[in-house]
Amino acid sequence: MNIVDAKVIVCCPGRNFVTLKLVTEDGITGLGDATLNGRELAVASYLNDHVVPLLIGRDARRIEDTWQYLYVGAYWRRGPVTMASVSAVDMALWDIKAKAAGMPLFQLLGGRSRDGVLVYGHANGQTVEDAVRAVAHYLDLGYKAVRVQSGIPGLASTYGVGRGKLFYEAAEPGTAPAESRWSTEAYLNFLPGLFERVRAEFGPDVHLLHDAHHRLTPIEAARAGKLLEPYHLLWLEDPTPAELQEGFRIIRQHTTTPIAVGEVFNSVFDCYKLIQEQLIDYIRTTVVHAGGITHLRKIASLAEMHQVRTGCHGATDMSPICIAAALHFDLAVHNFGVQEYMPHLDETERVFPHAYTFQDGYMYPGDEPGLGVDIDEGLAARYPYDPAYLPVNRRLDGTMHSW
Ligand code: KDG
Ligand code: MG
Repeated sequence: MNIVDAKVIVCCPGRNFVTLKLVTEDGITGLGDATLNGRELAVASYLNDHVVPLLIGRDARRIEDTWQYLYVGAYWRRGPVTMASVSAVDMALWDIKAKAAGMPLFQLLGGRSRDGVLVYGHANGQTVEDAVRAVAHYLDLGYKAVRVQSGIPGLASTYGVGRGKLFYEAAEPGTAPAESRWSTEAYLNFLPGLFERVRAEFGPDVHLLHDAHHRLTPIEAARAGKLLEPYHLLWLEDPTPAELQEGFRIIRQHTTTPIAVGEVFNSVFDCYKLIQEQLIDYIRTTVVHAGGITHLRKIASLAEMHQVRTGCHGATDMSPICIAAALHFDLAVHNFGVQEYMPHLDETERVFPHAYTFQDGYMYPGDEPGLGVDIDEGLAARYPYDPAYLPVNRRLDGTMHSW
């Protein structure tokens, strides 16, 4: 079952996506998401210039060998551009294998471990009361888990608050990133009051989450975790930048608030210490950025042995192909925790028709063979690439800070 065609499709139906489409000699097609927000063309070039030529003529059934060929074989291992490329090939090959077997992918991964995939959405508002209204809206839609972000008094813009009621889209079209300003003091003074208000309004049962988006030092993150303990979050996400895995020990020593991290990780080597020392509770590596289904399964297996659950990144910069792949994975792995899900814009949905569905707080990948997602190439061609950047962030005195 040799690969006879491989095509990289870059399109912008509301936001930019990079897609890899493989075709086998038997006419089976496989799709992979290769989107890297704000750096899309770097991945498209890596694929076009260095991966596509190696794929033609390869046996599409040899998924593990192809993964190792692209990872070990490149000599220059890891990094988001390389790994998004490897991930796209891997996703497309699993799509092909499952289609050839006539099964939805989750069946090849061991079958269902649960009935549906618990998902969380993003409630956000400029003020606490706006955020409370947004949480109420999510609960009306049936969500059982909601991430809550709010504007902070004194700061003009804040991560997680922006366009759209049901989603947060951070990348802004343009040829340079927007700049925002940050004050850790204002944030830490404000945060407990937000969750006090939300818990008072909605009671103890709804799962609440919050993303600190890499902005705190370990000791500041420990303080945030302690302040939030009375409101028993499902998780506090990315409390501190995770290049320094040891930093998480300080957080752990001070708080029982569960910690999630990993949306920017590319491999098990970014998180094995966090997992083995049980410094985190949820690992957020996702299919498109951490080596596809093949590598994510290895991360999940390590995590399972250490009572760490999965919580895959699922913001709108994961295309419906990645969301579909994540849902198959979530349904099958034993130590699944929760899946992030933000609905895509209608234009995106039309370009990527898919079998997955949402109902009453849970998602279902559907029973179509493969991933259950397609790309309408004619329609995609009507949405050419449009440069967009994630913002950058500075402290009030102008010093660059993590965004
Ligand atoms: O591309 C970056 C976004 O996906 C990220 O900022 C969203 O932190 C995020 C989240 O938790 O969804
Ligand atoms: Mg995040």
